Amino acid sequence: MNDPRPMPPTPDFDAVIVGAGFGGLYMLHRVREAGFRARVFEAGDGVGGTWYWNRYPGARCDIESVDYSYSFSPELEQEWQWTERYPRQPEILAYLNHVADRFDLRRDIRLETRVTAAQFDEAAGLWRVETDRGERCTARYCVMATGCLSVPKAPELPGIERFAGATYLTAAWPRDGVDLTGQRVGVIGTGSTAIQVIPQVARQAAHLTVFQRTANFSVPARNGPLPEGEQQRIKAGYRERRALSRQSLFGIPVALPDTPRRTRDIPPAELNQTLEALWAQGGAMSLLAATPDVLMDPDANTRVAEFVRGKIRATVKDPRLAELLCPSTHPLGTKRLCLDSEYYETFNRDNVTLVDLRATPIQTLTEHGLRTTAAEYPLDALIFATGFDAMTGALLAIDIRGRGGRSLGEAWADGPHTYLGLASAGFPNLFLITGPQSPSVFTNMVMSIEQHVDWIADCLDYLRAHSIARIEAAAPAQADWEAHVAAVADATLMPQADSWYVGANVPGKPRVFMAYLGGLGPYRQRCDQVAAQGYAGFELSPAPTTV
Ligand code: NA7
Repeated sequence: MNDPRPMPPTPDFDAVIVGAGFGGLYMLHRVREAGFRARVFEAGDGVGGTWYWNRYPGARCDIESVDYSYSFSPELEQEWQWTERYPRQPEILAYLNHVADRFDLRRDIRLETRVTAAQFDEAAGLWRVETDRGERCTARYCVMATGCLSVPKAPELPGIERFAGATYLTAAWPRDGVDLTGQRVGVIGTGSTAIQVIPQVARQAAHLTVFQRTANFSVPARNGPLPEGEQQRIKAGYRERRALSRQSLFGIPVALPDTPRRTRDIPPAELNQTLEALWAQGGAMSLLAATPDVLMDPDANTRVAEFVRGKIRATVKDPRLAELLCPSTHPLGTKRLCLDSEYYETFNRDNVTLVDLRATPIQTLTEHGLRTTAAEYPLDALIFATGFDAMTGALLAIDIRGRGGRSLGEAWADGPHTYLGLASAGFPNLFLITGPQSPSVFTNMVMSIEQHVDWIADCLDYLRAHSIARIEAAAPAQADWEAHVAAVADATLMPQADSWYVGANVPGKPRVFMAYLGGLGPYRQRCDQVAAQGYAGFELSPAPTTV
């Protein structure tokens, strides 16, 4: 501990929390339970975060509902009934609204209020927060629950202003839905979002044209109703299931293998049998978890990728189309492995066309459609499923200023710099929920969110109990952590793809692998160890003792 400072003045709140999605809601609950005064600011006019904004047709989580849910309250776990194996957006949103009511969270949430700036006042030792409503308040701690995929990437297409048809961004879908019946619709993008939207739109539109720049790997969800008996069985064993998930690689109930077998050592027939079983069972993360070296060993990756390509070829009747849909630009899993319901089958429909933008790039949007180097496609409506400024976008959209008035944008000019993805040197008393360089998007987000919220809430308790006014990531510990994150990523195939994990989808964004790939279980142990050692790697500044 060092640098005693004058007793800080009393702020308006102990904690300001930005965002009312899974992270912000649970953070509010935890700090309030601990007796802190907190205020949540949320830009939307309802709670839900990602699940408030992403209302596009087919929007669904790619983690099973019984796992993509809070584990902190056994009563909540037991009382909530999921209807499907993979939950649809309206069901998750209803769940989060239920949570907000059940834990009486709404009274401390300001909706339709976007935080625009947060500045650390060094003399007072508190954060000064401003909103787009002109509100100003102070808080000892600022917690960013702003989400990893919450800032949509602007569609950067020439001629967009000339297009006379309707345009829709999947991440800002009209609340009342859109009737595309009888229309000629285009979808730009073939990432996770587009792969969910395309089969739905194909069923409605007169004609659907899919504009594909990069083919992606997708695994069938095998979604369906969650039978009551199965749900009861899972609920009866929830504690064990959650314990397993907490220690797992991806935050799902799959145990880490004791002695993982290298995929290359598995006889082809046996590997094929395993992959067939996983394919029949459905689920993207279980496919990755079952072959742990698939993201490390090019040979293992090729074997699994070739299996998936075989499935695409077997599903899509037109061999030319099948080849276009077979990913060839990146190893399997190095762009997010998608989960689908009849994605590849959709290309067997007569009213669906696939346009290969690599062979025939977009030239411009015109008044009545989209022109590539090969043809003009007439369109009544165009859907952008073009992705997000991931991991750092929402944090950098706020004018966050730490010690010396230095902005987060300046500090992160060459990529994010964090200690454990929880805090950043130069920004005292600022916490990031599932910040860059934590496992976050590489796991079941709810498990990762709970782990971070619990860690932060315990930390605030500790600071209060030990009369510590300030906590800040120490630069050397941060540098060590970043080196570790990079070393783990470099030992995998992940940095090879031009993915949003490395910021490649946003022009000008520094290319840095932004998630920690060491697995949620090992990461949790590391965070717990840091806390047990009195927050090793953080600088703690005590409040002066009063006489
Ligand atoms: P993604 O995975 O970033 O996908 C965006 C898609 O849009 C992808 O296929 C892009 O092609 C394509 N894209 C983006 N800009 C363009 C332009 N200008 N022209 C043509 N195609 C373009 O975002 P999603 O929303 O699908 O998924 C994000 C995550 O949300 C997902 O992984 C889940 O975790 C939830 P590209 O690959 O860049 O060639």
